[in-house]
Amino acid sequence: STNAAQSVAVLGAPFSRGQRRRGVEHGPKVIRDAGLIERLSGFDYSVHDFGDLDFHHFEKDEPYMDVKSPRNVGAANKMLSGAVSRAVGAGHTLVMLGGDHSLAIGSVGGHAQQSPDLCLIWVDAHADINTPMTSPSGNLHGLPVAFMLKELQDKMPDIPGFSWMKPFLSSRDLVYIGLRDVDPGEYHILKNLGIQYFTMRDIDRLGIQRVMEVTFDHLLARKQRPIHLSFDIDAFDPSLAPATGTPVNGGLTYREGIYITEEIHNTGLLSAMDLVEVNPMLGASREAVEATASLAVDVIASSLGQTREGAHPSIDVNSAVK
Ligand code: HAR
Ligand code: MN
Ligand code: MN
Ligand code: MN
Repeated sequence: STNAAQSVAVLGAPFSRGQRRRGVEHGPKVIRDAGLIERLSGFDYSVHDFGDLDFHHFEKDEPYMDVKSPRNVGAANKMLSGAVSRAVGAGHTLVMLGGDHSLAIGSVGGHAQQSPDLCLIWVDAHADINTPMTSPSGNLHGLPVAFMLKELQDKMPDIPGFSWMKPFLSSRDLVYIGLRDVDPGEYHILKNLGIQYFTMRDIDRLGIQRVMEVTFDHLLARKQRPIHLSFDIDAFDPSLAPATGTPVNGGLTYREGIYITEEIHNTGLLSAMDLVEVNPMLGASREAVEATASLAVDVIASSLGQTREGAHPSIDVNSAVK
């Protein structure tokens, strides 16, 4: 289809300076090599591969407080934000391939420029809501949500590289799924702001079906609006997604992860998504890397409508079933 409402844009963001393990900048390449574009081409809409962004590198980039590489992360996100805003504005459903999770600042931010009423589903082992004061590592991939939230504005100092952006999201418009490694300062923020979150324990107790029902009740009951899905591959159990920088035991099963994305697709409201933190330099073997990348492709395909029950192409059903 050439209908803009039924087109998907894939954008690579080969960037790793939001954390300290090199290799995650190769995420877009291994996810493409695992067959992403071919898989999406089997669907009922047009696929546009926008290629990879070409980030400028700033040699001189002193830490701010403990926060590492602020100017590089800020500038990369400014560029990404513009690209995402243009793609969404042109009517594409945007798929951003990371790169590390600091990229969500630009991805969700660019999406919000076009869709100010969007809501955010963050699937991750981690809450990524540290501020410079609470961060135990100084790695910016642990802070992206804090940049977005209006309620945290007074906790966020003027970090070099970020003067271009303003917080754009309310804490009630965010739901986390998959949490199991939350820092003390982050826990305080989650509780203090009353953010809706589902830890792995919550998934154990409620089941993933109930978790998704409550997620959509929380985000969509008052009104239907665009969804941004930010999917960190480390949400999955490390046995399924070993090639990632900060694996945490006890993660999502394959079926839980795919159920999440199937349900998001079924809302009809997915408008942009991120798939981040695939690091091909961290798998123990080539097989481990390929399994992680292939899982990433499954997550994206499922978010965009691949079903386990099968589907028929929209071409003439009557001639296919005689
Ligand atoms: N919470 C820790 C920190 O702030 C670890 C952050 C995690 N890594 C990620 N993000 N992959 O989800 O440093
Ligand atoms: Mn993350
Ligand atoms: Mn994570
Ligand atoms: Mn569909």
